[in-house]
Amino acid sequence: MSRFDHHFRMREADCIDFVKEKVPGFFSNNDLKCTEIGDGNINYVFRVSDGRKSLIVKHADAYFRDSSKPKSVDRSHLESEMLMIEKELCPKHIPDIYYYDRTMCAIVMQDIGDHENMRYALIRHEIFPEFAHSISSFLINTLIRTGIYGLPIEKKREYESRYTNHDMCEISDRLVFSEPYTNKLGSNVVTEGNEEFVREKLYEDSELRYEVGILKNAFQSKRQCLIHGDLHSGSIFIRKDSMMVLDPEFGIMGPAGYDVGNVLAHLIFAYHNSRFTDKNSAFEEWIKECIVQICDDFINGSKELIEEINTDKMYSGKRFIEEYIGDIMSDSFGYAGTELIRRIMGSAKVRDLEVPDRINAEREIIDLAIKMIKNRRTMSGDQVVRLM
Ligand code: SR1
Ligand code: MG
Repeated sequence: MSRFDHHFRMREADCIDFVKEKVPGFFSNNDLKCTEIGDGNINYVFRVSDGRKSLIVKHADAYFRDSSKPKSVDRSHLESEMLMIEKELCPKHIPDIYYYDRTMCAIVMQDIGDHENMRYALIRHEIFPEFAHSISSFLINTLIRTGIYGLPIEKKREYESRYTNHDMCEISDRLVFSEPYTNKLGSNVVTEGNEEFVREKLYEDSELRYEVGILKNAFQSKRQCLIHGDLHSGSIFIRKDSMMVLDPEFGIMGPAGYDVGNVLAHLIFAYHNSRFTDKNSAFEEWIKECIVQICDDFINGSKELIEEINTDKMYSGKRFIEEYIGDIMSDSFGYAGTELIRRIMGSAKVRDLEVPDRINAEREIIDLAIKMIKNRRTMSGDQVVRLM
């Protein structure tokens, strides 16, 4: 009998006992310290250390940190599986997973405390020359290898039924694809001074609603590949010579462009943070180069990988491959637009926008986002940068 035979919400002291019982042998002494370091909206993240070595425990409770409404803890099981799949596809960019406890919904993993949350580094306008290359490699390997080119169809169908995530999808359906354009539940949080602007630009534009409707339908129906589902700069941890991706708890079989688009959107937020604070031109140039390079690398790298791994003659024609990748890119620009808008309109805001002239920063981004959504079918990374 163990007190960890039943799920309960762990506190720091519980987590020490949990680690001693479940990961024996990791630490060489018994004098462990534990601190809860999570700053997200959903789960609890503990760092356990003996002063020399450390590990991380990510623990899911039935209640989100910021909510009184219970949610399924299935998100934790799915996240642990997502991490293991991504680790196989992209070993350099995923931390080591030491142990998963299904009862306690606790993922025990490598402490990557020598990396920094990328959002904070971007807000300091730090440049990471390797980032575009690393994130493109992550996107290509996770998205192309879990779609029609990478998985035998039986396996892909198995993923389609396994990697659905009702609670988490409901959050994205509502926060990303509905509320920002309807305010049906009255949950939008609009910056004072921008009420009229968002009414005209977001609530009353029927062409925009039509285009976002298409993107929403694709998010709900397109079981293209295994996506991370929440690939913003706070899910990326970075050092000059290394990049790690965490938190795939919104992972589902969905449209590849959702992940690419999220990456682009949060680079655009960082760019605007600089423009509306210290106008760091070297940083802004680097962000623009990143956007172009990620688009180019993703397109070229995906085509190369497809040439290498494809076994289905029906999917091998140059025209088919061009259309497959072109469709992902068009989705990417569209989902970048919906991500930009939802982070401005919803309660899940980004720190990048905590700038003195927030009203105009938001207006510029909303205008850009609308152009990206409406013109996504003919857009390129270069054009996005020109619009910026
Ligand atoms: C209630 S969760 C709000 C947002 O935080 C997560 O990071 C996801 O982006 C989600 O939409
Ligand atoms: Mg997260």
